[in-house]
Amino acid sequence: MSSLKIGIAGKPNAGKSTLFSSITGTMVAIGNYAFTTTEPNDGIGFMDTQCPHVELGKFCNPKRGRCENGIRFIPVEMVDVPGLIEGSSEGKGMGNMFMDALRDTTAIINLLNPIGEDRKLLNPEELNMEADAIENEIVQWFTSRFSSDWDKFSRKLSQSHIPLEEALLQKASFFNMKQKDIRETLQKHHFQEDITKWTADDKKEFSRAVTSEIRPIIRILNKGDLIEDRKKYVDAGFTIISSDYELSIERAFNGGLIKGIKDLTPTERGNEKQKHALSKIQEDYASGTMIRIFDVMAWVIKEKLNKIVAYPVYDETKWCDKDGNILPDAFIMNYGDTAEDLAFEVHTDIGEGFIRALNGRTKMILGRNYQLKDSDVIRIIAKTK
Ligand SMILES: Nc1nc2c(ncn2[C@@H]2O[C@H](COP(=O)(O)OP(=O)(O)OP(=O)(O)O)[C@@H](O)[C@H]2O)c(=O)[nH]1
Ligand SMILES: [Mg+2]
Repeated sequence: MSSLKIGIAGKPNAGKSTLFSSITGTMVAIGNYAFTTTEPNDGIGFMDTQCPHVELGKFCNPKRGRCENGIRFIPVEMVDVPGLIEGSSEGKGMGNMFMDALRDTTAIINLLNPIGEDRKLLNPEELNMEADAIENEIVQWFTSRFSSDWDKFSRKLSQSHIPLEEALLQKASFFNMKQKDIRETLQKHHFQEDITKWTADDKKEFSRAVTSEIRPIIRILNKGDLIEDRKKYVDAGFTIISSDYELSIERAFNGGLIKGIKDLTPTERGNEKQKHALSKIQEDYASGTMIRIFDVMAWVIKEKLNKIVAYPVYDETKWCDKDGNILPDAFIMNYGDTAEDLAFEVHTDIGEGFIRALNGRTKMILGRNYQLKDSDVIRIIAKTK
């Protein structure tokens, strides 16, 4: 399995904490002024995916997360950080200490605010320039973390002659990088073999490669509810959300005013004013120019990070565990992971005792090297100790 953590970064006032609050269902400080957030907020958000229970015609019983009308919400770690400004990586604004909270993220959402300092709407070019500035700060911070203690590291390395890949793994261990990630970065770029000779530019280049390829930064435009001509921004390549709508929906759902987080149909409980506000929200989403945050999460995780979801079960016919719970687990795995990897994810003992697996849909026998597909329902048969 892949441990996943999505960071929400961006300029002050972009709506990061509003987004975090809506998706994690936790209360955090939100304010119409810069630097409302002073410390990182950690929480559990969700991505959504079609739940296989629909094929079974029976409801599922998730151990973690939940399911709504066939849409499964799978938990994902999230972190919301204080606002970034130009110079943050050197300690300006809220400083750079909090940037360490991004070190173990798998991807970072760069949340953009379409409203400029003079309260005017920014055009797509201006937004992209702002986004570049934020991303540059993240790369700068990565570079400075990566470059710290370089002399000491260089000295040690020149005495030991360990290979480049190994050296980088050690140097970048702070960022939770895997050997495979480092190998891929090295394959794509041409860094000199002797890391002790790396210049400041080499270090920056490596950091840039990491933040674009291994730990991608994804631009998402917030406050879509304040943009009249959203199509212009969609055409310019922006994905638009509204954290404000997300928070209203989350609250309406908790208050029993709508049928679900995805199904915004009003219940009998709401008053006319609330119903009117909800229908405006529904209309805006129906325009097709704005998407829900759960879909953004699924897109980032599945498309950008190449993850899939697999459902291990004990009974391949009923798709349940020993207690009869249907599809109790949904694991986010890496594309390319095997049935054996899934077994290890369930439990080390199951992985070690792996005999074979069964495909819950086709009932075919699968070997340990079977490559998992998205939404696979898998029974694992293992020797028990
Ligand atoms: N209209 C509208 N307002 C929003 C939206 N998202 C956030 N806001 C407002 O924008 C302001 C800033 O929101 P926060 O969530 O505190 O922003 P932040 O990015 O966490 O700010 P810092 O912690 O200071 O970096 C608040 O007044 C929010 O209510 C949105 O989608 N639409
Ligand atoms: Mg905040």
